[in-house]
Amino acid sequence: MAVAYIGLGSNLSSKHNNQLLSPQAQLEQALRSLSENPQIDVLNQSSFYQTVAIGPGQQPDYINAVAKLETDLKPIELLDLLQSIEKQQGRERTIRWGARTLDLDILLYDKLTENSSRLILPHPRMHERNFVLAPLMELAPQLEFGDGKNIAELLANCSMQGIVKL
Ligand code: A4P
Ligand code: MG
Repeated sequence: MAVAYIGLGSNLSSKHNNQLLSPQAQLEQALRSLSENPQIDVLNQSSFYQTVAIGPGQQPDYINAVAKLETDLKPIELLDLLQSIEKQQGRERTIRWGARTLDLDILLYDKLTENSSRLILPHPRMHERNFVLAPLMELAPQLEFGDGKNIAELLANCSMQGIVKL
């Protein structure tokens, strides 16, 4: 079994089973879908954070969180599952970093490093993003990265502007 950390984000509502889901409800629905999968145990989840969007144009604020999973899915199988959950919840891929109903990223998968066309591990932008580091710190305060840096150091070097714990 591997331990993986998943970054969850949403800044658009969408209809799911005839119900309009707010960004926070999108994250809750995604966590339910993950925990219903027989190959996944959701071990822990962070608080939700309201965060200013990084990306082009004016976008609504995001709701972000991180979940800790145990799984026997291989990394690429986990990515397939995450993308199918994104799709179920109305994700459309238009512009990079554009507004979205649901974004599920694999932040870490054990201590694996990978650089393939579909999957980069650890997630290449996680080290500089307060909306990833703050919720991850709640779940893994002792986390160390391959380059010798630990999460507390990265978080200390990251501005906490534009992020509010809910
Ligand atoms: N991909 C490669 N590595 C991974 C990984 N570790 N986990 C590939 C997930 N996917 C990975 O992603 C594009 C491709 O990345 C996928 O097809 C997959 O094969 P995408 O979800 O289609 O597009 P994206 O999310 O727009 O692109 P990208 O570059 O992954 O964006 P980021 O870095 O995830 O940023 N602002 C706030 N406040 N909160 C946010 O959550 N998120 C983003 C997206 C931008 N601004 C934000 C937030
Ligand atoms: Mg993504």
